[in-house]
Amino acid sequence: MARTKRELLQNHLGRLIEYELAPHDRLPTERDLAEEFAVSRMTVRQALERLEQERRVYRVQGAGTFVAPPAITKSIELTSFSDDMRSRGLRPGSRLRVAEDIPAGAEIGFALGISPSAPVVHIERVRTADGEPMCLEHTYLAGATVPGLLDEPLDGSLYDVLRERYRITLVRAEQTIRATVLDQGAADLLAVPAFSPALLVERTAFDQRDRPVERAVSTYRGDRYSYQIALVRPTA
Ligand code: 16G
Repeated sequence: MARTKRELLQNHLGRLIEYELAPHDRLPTERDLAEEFAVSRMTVRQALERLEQERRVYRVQGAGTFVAPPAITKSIELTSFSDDMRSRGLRPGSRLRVAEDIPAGAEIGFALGISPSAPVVHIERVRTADGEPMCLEHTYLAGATVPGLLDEPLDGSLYDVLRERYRITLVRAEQTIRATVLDQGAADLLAVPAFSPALLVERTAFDQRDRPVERAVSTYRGDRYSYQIALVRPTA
């Protein structure tokens, strides 16, 4: 089937971005592209606008159009502790302290959209990086969603277990981050002095069907952990 000039142009630009140019390289000018593909400047502009909306290129007034870096940086992805540590070049680990069935209670029940009397699996772990304690984590999952979870090995990545055993992928989360200080018990577990500063992160994570699957309360050592968040300004 014959391709229109516009399609040829679009394919060409796609290949350029994907295979031939590196992030922040400049694309050919509108005028050069219009000549090469024998299309109007307007057609070229529309093709570039579409690529800009897809965040595959960005434009700088007076300078041209450039290849955008990979759109989503690690830090705005919904990642697990294991992912976070590996991306920093550290070996993730866990010391399992508690794994039990308990009633949800009002707060966890509300977060997970279940009755306060419904069972949840509560997992408490000290999370380590290269063997050093980094974070104290309490995780709650609705028992009905993860039957048999307590029989699974819980010393690795919980998100891996959710995906592999239950086919649950967490696709989005709501999170609150605030400052706190560590009481004596938490400080001992994290191997820092009592009343050391820490970051308290509360997360409710939702699966593919937008069910709230996990409520987690993670307390990170303030001296070793920084929470990096990349912000992307929406396109107009
Ligand atoms: C992160 C999550 C926590 C999740 C854990 C799973 C935050 C604030 N919390 O620590 O909700 O349970 O990762 O990690 O990001 P894992 O798969 O390594 O067990």
